[in-house]
Amino acid sequence: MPRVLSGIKPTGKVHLGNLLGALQHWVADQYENDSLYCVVDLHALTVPQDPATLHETTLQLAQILLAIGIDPEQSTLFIQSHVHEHIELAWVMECTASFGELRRMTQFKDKSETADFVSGGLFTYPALMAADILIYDADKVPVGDDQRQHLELTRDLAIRFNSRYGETFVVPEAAIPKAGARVMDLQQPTSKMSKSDDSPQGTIDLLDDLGVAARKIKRAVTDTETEVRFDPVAKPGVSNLLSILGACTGQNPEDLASNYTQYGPLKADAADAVVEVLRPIQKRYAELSADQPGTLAILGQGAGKARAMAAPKLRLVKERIGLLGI
Ligand code: ATP
Ligand code: LTN
Repeated sequence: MPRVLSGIKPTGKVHLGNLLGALQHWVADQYENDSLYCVVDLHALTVPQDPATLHETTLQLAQILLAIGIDPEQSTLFIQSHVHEHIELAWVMECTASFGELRRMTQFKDKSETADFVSGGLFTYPALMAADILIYDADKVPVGDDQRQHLELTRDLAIRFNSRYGETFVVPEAAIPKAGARVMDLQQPTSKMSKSDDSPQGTIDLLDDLGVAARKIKRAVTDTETEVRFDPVAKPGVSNLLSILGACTGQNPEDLASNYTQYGPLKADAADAVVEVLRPIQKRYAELSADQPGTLAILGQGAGKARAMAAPKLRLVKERIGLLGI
């Protein structure tokens, strides 16, 4: 069975972009693949975090993943920092990547331009991500469009390592969906919807009150024209609504455009579709969030399964590069 791996940072509230760009595909993938999903808490540390908030957000994120339908019988669900092998392989990946390659990463450029404190970890972040993926020999990595460049780097590092030291890693493929790969902020449709940006009206959180979520869609910024067409460059707001509706209902955003001659009905349908996606998630989350010990037990089992896969791979890597074993 092909192996799938992906990760999400506990950096804030999980939003509609995370769900449509990545998480709903994690759920679908778990039935046809050997799948591993991790809460990448070490990646969250690349920007300053309040310890109590990080602790709470990590547990809450694990419960949201269960609520959207990640099934611990089908998938290995775990917390990145519970499997220390990721960090050891990350150092090897940092030494496999060049400074120039890391400096070209657009996520680093964007985040370092606006941050008050730019940590070394923000710069080497993609090497840890490569380690997350390569340590499990993942074939496929379901992510949103913003991760395309990190996946390319991961592939380059795997190929470089294999050619220096002999076949060691599977070279993974990014799996980026057609609709919903880049959900944009509803108030600033030229920026992606993001957990850590402060844009409450532009971001739909999965746990938003359903009426609030619908209102955010209905108040989304569009433009002064009236024509409905899918054109993300000229009409980013309208195209974003078509993408959201398409990703919620499994339809193509270009085809959907021909059903509408005005913005009002498009907004109403997009709002209804989002509410119908969020409703069952919120119901399951309310049940699960009361069972903290149950969640911790699932994460403990997940960490055990992940470690059993990661440890032999790390041993092989150490042997290949000439580290002395005892
Ligand atoms: P942060 O704002 O803290 O950087 P984020 O909202 O970008 O967080 P991540 O934890 O970095 O979320 O991403 C988890 C997954 O969600 C990744 O696969 C990422 O590509 C995807 N994703 C994030 N934002 C969007 C978006 N706006 N549209 C589609 N997919 C997204
Ligand atoms: N860098 C990713 C999160 C991430 C990830 C991974 C995704 C860390 N490790 C491994 C897929 C596979 C992000 O910022 N969204």
